[in-house]
Amino acid sequence: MTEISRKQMTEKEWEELMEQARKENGVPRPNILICGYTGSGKTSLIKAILGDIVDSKAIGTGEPKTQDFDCYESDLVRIYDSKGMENGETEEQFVSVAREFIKSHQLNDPSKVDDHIHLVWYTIQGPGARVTDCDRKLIKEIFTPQNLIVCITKADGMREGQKQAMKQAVKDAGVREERIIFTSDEEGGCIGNKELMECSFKMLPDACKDAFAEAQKVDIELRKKAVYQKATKAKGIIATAVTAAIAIGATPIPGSDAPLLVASQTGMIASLAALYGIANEAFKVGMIPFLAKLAGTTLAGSLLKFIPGVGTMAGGAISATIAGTLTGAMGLYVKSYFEKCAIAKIEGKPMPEIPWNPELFLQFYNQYKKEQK
Ligand SMILES: Nc1nc2c(ncn2[C@@H]2O[C@H](COP(=O)(O)OP(=O)(O)OP(=O)(O)O)[C@@H](O)[C@H]2O)c(=O)[nH]1
Ligand SMILES: [Mg+2]
Repeated sequence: MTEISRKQMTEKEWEELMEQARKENGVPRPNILICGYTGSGKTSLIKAILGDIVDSKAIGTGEPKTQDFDCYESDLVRIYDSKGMENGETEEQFVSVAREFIKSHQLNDPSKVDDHIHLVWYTIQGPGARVTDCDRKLIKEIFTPQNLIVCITKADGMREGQKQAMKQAVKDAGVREERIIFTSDEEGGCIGNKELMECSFKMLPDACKDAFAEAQKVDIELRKKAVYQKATKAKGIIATAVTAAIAIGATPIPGSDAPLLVASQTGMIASLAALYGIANEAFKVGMIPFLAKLAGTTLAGSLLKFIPGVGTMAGGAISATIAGTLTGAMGLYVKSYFEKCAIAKIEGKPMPEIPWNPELFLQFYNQYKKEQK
């Protein structure tokens, strides 16, 4: 029997493959601008929402802190934190800086689509502040209503009557009620921050929604939902690899299908890892030993033994259908593992292990066959 053995790839080869897969399958990041007066709590809000990517040194104590535009970014989101309007700066100057920034990020150049600002969080300090003419000007003239949310910050220090008055003033400035949200820098504690996540999620373009949901730390359920919603894209990745495998299996040249089949499966695994945001380190720890075990067995030899009624054709080649179903089953196996990894990460649990379990493989094999009917 011809053995379809999996050449063991080096960590470096995997990293290169994953890098490429991230480019092709990684989710587009949303760009969010946060703008408002100095000291209104912009940087604190970002920290409450994104957690560790903001250094606590970036939060002001008594003097304006953020200079120009700081950019906080991860694989999933990019947030521009603007410096607030300071004493000595005229409102015109402040408005004009904001206008220039928006203009330079709303270029009609499709190749710069990555730089567009998808959403603006405009902050107005809750306790003790007023809605100023400058706030109104920015809200009405600079930012478009479709992508603006007004955050009334430091809500922890506001009385109920004060909240209502402030909300009314922002409504009078032309902002829809559901886009006015009371926020606070209390980590995990403020209901408003969760509302801000939900409202932002709704307003972002579809392509960026998943990345945003995953990036934020406030709404765990939203993050989990984003992981489960990746199943559709995962199916597409698996289907592409299956099509390739069927094409390879359809021209059986004994022995020589093996490297091709393995290459298409390797690409599929890297694409799924990119889709589920599996970092290189996690991949090395969990996946490489699994793949090594798989190489230690052999695809045609050992896997097929577990599948009743399936054998190899003359010369050891496997049929197109079997090549396809094996690839589909492997895709489901790996996808289910990556999904578990992504959920464990959200729940702050250690990464699960991926055992090489032939019975489990058989389950996925049957599941895949059933899904194809
Ligand atoms: N009570 C309370 N204080 C807050 C809250 N958010 C921020 N602060 C405080 O307000 C001050 C200013 O916060 P920053 O986050 O630096 O404000 P900023 O808008 O980024 O200021 P600039 O960078 O100067 O424009 C700090 O002392 C924060 O601790 C909040 O939700 N509640
Ligand atoms: Mg700041």
